[in-house]
Amino acid sequence: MKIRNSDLSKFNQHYKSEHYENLGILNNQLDRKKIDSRAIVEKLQNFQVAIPSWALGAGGTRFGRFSYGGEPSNLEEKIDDVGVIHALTQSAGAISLHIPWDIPKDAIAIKEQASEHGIVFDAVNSNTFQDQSEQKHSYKYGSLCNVNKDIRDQAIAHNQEVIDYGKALDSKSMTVWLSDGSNFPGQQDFKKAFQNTQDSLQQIYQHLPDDWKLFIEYKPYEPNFYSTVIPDWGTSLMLAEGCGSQAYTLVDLGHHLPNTNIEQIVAILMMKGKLGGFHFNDSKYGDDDLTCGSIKPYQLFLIFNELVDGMENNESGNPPLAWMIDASHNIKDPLEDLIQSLEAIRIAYAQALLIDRAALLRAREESDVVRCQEIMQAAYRYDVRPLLAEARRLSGGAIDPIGFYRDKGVRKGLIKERGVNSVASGL
Ligand code: RM4
Ligand code: MN
Ligand code: MN
Repeated sequence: MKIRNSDLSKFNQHYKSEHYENLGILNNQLDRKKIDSRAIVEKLQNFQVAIPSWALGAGGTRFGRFSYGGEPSNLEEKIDDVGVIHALTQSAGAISLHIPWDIPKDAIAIKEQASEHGIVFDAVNSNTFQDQSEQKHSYKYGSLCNVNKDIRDQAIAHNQEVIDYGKALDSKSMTVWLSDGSNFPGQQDFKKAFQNTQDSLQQIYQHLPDDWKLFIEYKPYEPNFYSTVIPDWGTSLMLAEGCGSQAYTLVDLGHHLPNTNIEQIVAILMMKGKLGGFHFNDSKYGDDDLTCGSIKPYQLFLIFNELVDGMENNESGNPPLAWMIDASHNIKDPLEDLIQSLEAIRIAYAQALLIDRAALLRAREESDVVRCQEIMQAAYRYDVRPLLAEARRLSGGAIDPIGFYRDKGVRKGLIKERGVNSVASGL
């Protein structure tokens, strides 16, 4: 399914007067504060977030999965779906592939198809948290950390192969998330498991092209419930440093114990030049993979405050971050869900750009705690949605993406094309 430009402009025509009215009100408020709203719109136009290939099908829990029809059943259809999101939002110009769920059969053809949608290939992701049917050894007791060298070698070879797939697509990075750990006390020697993981990652790192980056994710628990080999950012950072300058820590918002101060982690990693990538989602309890901004929008804003600060005062030379949405669930149409996530991410970004940083610096120097809070919350309480809509309109997207999606019956069209029973690969 392809979104036609003529349909988009017709649709936008309809919303234009309301949009300009809202934009005018906000611009007046910002003018009074001497904030250059055009610069913010431009930044929003340039801010692209990758969509993971596994988020385009219905997500599931271990209790069930509810399909919604018209799911993309192959990589080509997944790219078309990202194409729909990108056409409407102009902010999802990249896809992140999970191997082996989405192995490109013909890399050249896939690249061509993606570029027709204006989409590039972001980080490739390896998978040693599941066994594949043709695989010799099982990862039941771990992959890169396994006590058995043959199993570790198999997992290392898989990661190296993922890099090769990525090279063919012009990806420039690989993300490793390990489920390795233990379920019962005594099951695993913590030190040996760490050491094996470090050795394995070093071998993978050696296979990395010079212009690539390796991102190492962490997560405290699940699917292992007693210990995880890379439970936190400190361990991830140690492993990245043990690999070399092309290895970085990746922060996934859902991979923290409740109430962890994620914005502080972000600030320190960026200060050290070691934050490589970011996975967006939201959660109430654990790795819930809920729509970004649906539960804790203020936290997302506070994180963006640190991200913006880290990007603007980049003394350590932290590289540009790889942004990806890492969310998927049971009860929403994934395309609508992803559009909502993109909106929430960009709202938080725009609000963070509105923070009066000079005033905040002064208030901090004077230890004026009340003023600090006032400054932060003043930025957070702007309704910045007209700026997002304007960025979309200028780039050729929809003023109201979900409105367009529903109005044009995109899901119905996809069901007609692909059937009610098509099922996407992934979790
Ligand atoms: C993990 C982690 C990874 C994602 C898998 C599917 O919890 O977030 O980034 O690729 O899930
Ligand atoms: Mn993740
Ligand atoms: Mn996760």
